[in-house]
Amino acid sequence: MSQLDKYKRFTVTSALPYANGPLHIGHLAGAYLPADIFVRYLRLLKKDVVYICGSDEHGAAITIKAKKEGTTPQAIIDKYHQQIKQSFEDFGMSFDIYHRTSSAIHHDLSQEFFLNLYEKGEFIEKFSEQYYDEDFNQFLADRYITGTCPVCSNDRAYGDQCENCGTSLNPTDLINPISTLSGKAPVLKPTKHWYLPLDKYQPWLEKWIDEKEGEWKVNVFGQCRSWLKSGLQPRSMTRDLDWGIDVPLEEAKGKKLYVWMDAPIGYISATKQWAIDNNKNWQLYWKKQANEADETCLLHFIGKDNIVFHCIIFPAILKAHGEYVLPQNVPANEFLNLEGDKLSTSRNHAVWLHEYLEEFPGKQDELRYVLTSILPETSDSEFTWKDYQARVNNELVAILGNYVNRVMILMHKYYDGKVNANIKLTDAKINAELGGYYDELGKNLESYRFRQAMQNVMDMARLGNRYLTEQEPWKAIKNDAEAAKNALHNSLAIIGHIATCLQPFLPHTAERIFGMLNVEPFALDQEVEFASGHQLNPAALLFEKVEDEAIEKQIQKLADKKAAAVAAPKQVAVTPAKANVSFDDFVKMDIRTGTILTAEKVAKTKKLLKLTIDTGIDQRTVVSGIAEYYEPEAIIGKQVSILVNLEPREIKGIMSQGMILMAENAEGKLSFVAPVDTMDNGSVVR
Ligand code: B3M
Ligand code: ZN
Repeated sequence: MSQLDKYKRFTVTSALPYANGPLHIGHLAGAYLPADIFVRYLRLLKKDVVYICGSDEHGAAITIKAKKEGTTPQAIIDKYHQQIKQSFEDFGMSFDIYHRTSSAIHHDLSQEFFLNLYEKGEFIEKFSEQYYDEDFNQFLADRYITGTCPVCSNDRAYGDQCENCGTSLNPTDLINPISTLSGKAPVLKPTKHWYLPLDKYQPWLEKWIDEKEGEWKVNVFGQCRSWLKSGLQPRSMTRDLDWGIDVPLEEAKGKKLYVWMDAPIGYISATKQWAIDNNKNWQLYWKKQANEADETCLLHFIGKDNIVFHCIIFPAILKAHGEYVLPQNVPANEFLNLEGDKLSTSRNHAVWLHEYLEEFPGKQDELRYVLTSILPETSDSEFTWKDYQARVNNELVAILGNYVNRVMILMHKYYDGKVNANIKLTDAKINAELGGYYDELGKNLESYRFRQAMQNVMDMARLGNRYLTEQEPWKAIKNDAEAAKNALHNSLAIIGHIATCLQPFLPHTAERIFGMLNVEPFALDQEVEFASGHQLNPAALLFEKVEDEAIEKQIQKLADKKAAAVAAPKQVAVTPAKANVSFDDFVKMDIRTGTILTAEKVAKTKKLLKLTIDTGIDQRTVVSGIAEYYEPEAIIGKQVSILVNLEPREIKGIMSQGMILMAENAEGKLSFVAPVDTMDNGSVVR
């Protein structure tokens, strides 16, 4: 009896990818391929299972991307949700629904969850200081505050970043902050947030997780234990943000739910939507049942960076709510590397799924096979194109494809593709060996050892090849027709078993084999048999060899991307040229050489120095945002260039009269722009 028979039904989830960029093979190897294999296996066992996924469309991941692309969060999620959904579909992921967290049903359910916990008094309320617009009566998200950048003096810097110099800022770093809502200076006010007291749940979590020892993967269990060991702190479930789900409280106007509060609820809201679409009862797949034996088995497939959210925070939320089941298991994978280097979206070091599907049309199963063979199940693993080629050529083509092809060709050659006897496997030795592989396969799949499980199926093909070589039906056909027939029919049955077991792993290939066999796919508990007189379809090759050329092209492509990524920051970071100015405009600026006479830090600032400059015209005070690059003592006596006719401005209570010219590189490093030879103070720069 399988371990899985304990459960009435299964709710399986794959992490909801952020809709802020395309999918790559690292995603697939982490949270998607293993879950898809597992779910297909459950379906083969005729289990009641719902497989849930969707786009995670809230959080900083989205707003940051929108900013980077110079567009709105809505445009970002619409673009990438569509793209991700399509790639998953083209790859053959078998979600029952691919939903999105921007949907109304999800917003409603997340708010309902929050209110449920709120009304039970589960949250603790705490204050911190945040800018507030008194005219609009609301706290300001970082982007709603502008002011003067303390580094480059750009007067349109945002509360989180200066787009002129790229420096990342806190709202309180800005000089003369202004609310973009009212155009007035905001005030600092304590802001209230709602915290889930994880510390309160610590004893319960410890007990619950301790019970998982031996059942959960060691990497997952170990991480949970170390989180618990370091002691859990209350975590804020609300944020002062302008993108996300509104906190459903009158006094929380302008606040949003923390993305890690809403995203896992996305699994539930997606199930709700699926239930509506398919006339099912979603509560059976999520809620505790009167009789424990009727409960669903909840499984979360994720990557290792999501462990704490799925094993600690979400369970605490579910527990606080009270009506929901807890995850039975969270089989998280480690990371996949690529060609000796970390996969990286920002450096474009990745094999993108949509590109693979375009460049290797119809080769989904080749990628599924290679990734399944190298899944980072217990430690990080590595994808290389050479390994991809070797596995496809030496395993898929040479072992599996070759076996199926040889048998099919001979069946057609000797018997016109007709099965002449009511066949079943007669060879007891082979039967026993196959039975062993089935057992292994089941055990491995049920312990989330997909790499080994994949090899169990390949071992069936190895067995088939060996059997065929031993029996030599091409010789027997000349003197022992019965022996030849027996050997080939047994071989055909082995193919039936391979195709059956292949379904969770290589669904497209299994389908093609069943097509050649001209039968409906066999279920796992079904006899593999063909009626006498059954007509097979023509043999077709299952796999093609991957040529060196194709691989070299991919390796080159990665190298090109790498080179471009190295070159790119410089190109991207160079501030675009400004519009032309007339010579008259230029000469309006009175730039002189001067010498720094005194320098001291401006109290309570990190970046500002107060300088006295001898401009040749006079001695004057200038406040400059260079404290991170120059020690005050080190610059006394240095010659600089100074714009002397800049309108004086008050900075942190000091009248600044002029601006020191600085050169600034992509990383924000600053350097004085000074005459190369010592010049008299007051010399004109032009
Ligand atoms: N979107 C994080 C990630 O992609 C997040 C997963 C949510 S699962 C509820 O790593
Ligand atoms: Zn700046």
